[in-house]
Amino acid sequence: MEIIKEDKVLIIGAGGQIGVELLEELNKLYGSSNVVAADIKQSNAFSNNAFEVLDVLNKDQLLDVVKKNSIKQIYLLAALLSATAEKNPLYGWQLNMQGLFNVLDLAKEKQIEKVYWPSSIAAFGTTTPKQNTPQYTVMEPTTVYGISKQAGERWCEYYFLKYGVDVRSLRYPGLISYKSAPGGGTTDYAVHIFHEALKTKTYECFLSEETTLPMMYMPDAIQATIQIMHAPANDIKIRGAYNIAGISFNPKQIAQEIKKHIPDFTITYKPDFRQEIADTWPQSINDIEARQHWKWNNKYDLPTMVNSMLSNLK
Ligand code: AKB
Repeated sequence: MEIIKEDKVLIIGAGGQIGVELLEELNKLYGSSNVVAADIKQSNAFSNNAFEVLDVLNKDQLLDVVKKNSIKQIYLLAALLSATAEKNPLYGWQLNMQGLFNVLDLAKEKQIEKVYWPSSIAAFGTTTPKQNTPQYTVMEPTTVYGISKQAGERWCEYYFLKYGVDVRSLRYPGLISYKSAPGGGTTDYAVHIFHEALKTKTYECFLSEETTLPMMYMPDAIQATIQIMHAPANDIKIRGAYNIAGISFNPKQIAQEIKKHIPDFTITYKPDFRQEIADTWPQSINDIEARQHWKWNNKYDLPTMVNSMLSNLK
């Protein structure tokens, strides 16, 4: 891994589901004095790190934060996810796209050297092959979030090709974590189910029992993020976003796995508007390019993820 210890790193959206855990890992790699946390909301959660209140849509404020802290790399995690963006489509588009432009422009202007921006399986759509979805395929997303991810991928590649911007990206599946809550996604049920199983031994799922989606345990997602950001630039042959795969399961299967630990756990199903979103996404992902180009490998399967989630949440 290519780690420059003196590089100063900024995480925008540090209070979110990914940010909280990524910060911990970056602290280990760079030292907490080199990692700056930023979020739109004031927070006392980052006692070991410098913290900035930052609206990524405010380009002047963003540049001030970058200059003040001598930032070299930005992880841009601030976004509206699939379910929330459907409720506020124009703001979802604005935040997801303009936030990306503001950061990419800083790299184009040589204020920073490297950018991480997450894409998602939401960039695929109903016309995409659902099984073992390849890296290169038909992509016609039907959600605002998905459209912003697909467009963002194209812009990342454009900034790389035209301006030499070192931007790297992953198409995250649904992410499952115990340290931080998900915020406004279609895959959030796969986190809520654990909390409810432990608290009430019952869960009403907003997706139907057979809705299979690609998912990943957060430690694997953080590992992939760190790995792609520290791979030699020549190994990053895709400057849109890489497919990465973890575990594929449906609500019935995760419930059965939880029942092995909590035998009287029960699940009921009441699909809502998120079902329609889930139905447009792939069920499993082929990530051969990530595995070949920068040696990505996931560790967790369904039983080990469920076991780890339950023991950590207890
Ligand atoms: C969502 O459900 O919106 C996200 C995602 C798959 O990108 N978790």
